[in-house]
Amino acid sequence: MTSSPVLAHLQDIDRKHLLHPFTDHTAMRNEGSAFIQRADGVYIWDVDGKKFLDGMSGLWCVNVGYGRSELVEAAAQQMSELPFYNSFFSCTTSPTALLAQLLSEITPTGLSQVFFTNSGSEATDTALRLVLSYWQATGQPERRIFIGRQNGYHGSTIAAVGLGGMTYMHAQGSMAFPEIEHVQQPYHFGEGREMTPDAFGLQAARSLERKIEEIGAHRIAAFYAEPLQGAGGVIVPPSTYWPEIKRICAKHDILLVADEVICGFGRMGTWFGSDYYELTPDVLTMAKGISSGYLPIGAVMLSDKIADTLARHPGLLAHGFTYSGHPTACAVAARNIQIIRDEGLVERVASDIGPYFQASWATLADHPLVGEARGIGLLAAIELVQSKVDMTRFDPSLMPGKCLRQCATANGLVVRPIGANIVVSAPPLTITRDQVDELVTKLRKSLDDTARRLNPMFA
Ligand code: PXG
Repeated sequence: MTSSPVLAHLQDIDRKHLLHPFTDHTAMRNEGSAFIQRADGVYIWDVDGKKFLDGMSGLWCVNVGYGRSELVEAAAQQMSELPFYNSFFSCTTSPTALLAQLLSEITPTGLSQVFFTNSGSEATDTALRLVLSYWQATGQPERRIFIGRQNGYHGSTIAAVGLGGMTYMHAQGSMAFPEIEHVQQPYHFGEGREMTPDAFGLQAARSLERKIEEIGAHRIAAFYAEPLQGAGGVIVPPSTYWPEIKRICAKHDILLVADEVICGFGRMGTWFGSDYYELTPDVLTMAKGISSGYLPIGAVMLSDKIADTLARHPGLLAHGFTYSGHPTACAVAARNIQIIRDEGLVERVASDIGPYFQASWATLADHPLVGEARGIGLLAAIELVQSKVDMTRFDPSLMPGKCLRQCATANGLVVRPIGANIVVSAPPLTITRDQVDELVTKLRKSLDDTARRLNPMFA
């Protein structure tokens, strides 16, 4: 497709000056980057005025949808009164303290103290540092090993990359944080189809128990996991998985850190993924939906046991970022949470739009290219296959996921390919039934277009 003169000019500047996150720059410089100009509700428009249904809520974050004047006003009001002050050295601001209180109300029981960050990655690094400090303060400094999961994602800072299980990121030489081990992810379609989901869920969970026994519980700082892996491909764990993990953590006295950066703030029809799976994490990290992406902010919630131990420990809690508890970001996050509450968006995902979305999404399973359609709430994935008879994959060089994304973009829909074969969607919590129909209809058409491009048999 040729670009308009305005877009071509912007793309030229972009090519010369901007390094993009998670981007193949050779391909992008050839194809030109996409410039998004404005947004409203669940729709975004590019600089040429082309409209897209944003099936990804930006990057899994615009939970309350675009164009919320309440959030603009909250930011403007806070910025005119006090744009910035810090929370270092015993200072803070009222929006910071009020957001902390609000978070303690909505997070699972037992978590009532918070440390603010600017992103999910910083929340991960903060959780690692605070857990290590906690073990030092309790006289168990040998508890230094974190157990993450293969194909887990916890962010892009050095420690977060190591903790995550994205091998292509490790291959970039970023495994600088050495005390990390990984155990099996509960990815039934990809790794356990020869077993029942329940048997596979137990097997995946027990890889944690084996690892604990191998290392020794007395050396383990925490088990670190997303309740439901988002960036790994919306991996829905079998129903046996979390109960078994809970049993294992309780038996061996292992701290659980729940990374709620994607699952949090209503996406699964509960405030947090931990509520969905009835987890009582010792530490909980969040970002994205906390402010619906309107301003950057993340947070780490700590159990009272951990927070009180850290607070009582003599000397400085020597950790923090200039913008930890940024008043404007906190004011916007608090207003965002109030919108989620006032509009009953969590309940809406649980009992109305979530089930409707999942039922529509499940209809994609009859498409010849779809090996599985899965999801919970407003999180969903499809697995692309060349043949449904034996679930054979396409040759990865054909990049079926990328091809589907391109077809979807041409059809006015944003979805996200993950790896070669998975395509995911996570629309705003405010999406209507008509808009869900539009999303699924456009995706089905894009699947037909992809089938024709990849497999002449379907032409
Ligand atoms: N934990 C989880 C579970 C995440 O999904 C982070 C931590 C890091 O958050 P920050 O704010 O530092 O990016 C994430 C981020 C994608 C995608 O399309 C996913 C994320 C970020 C960017 C793209 O899969 N997840």
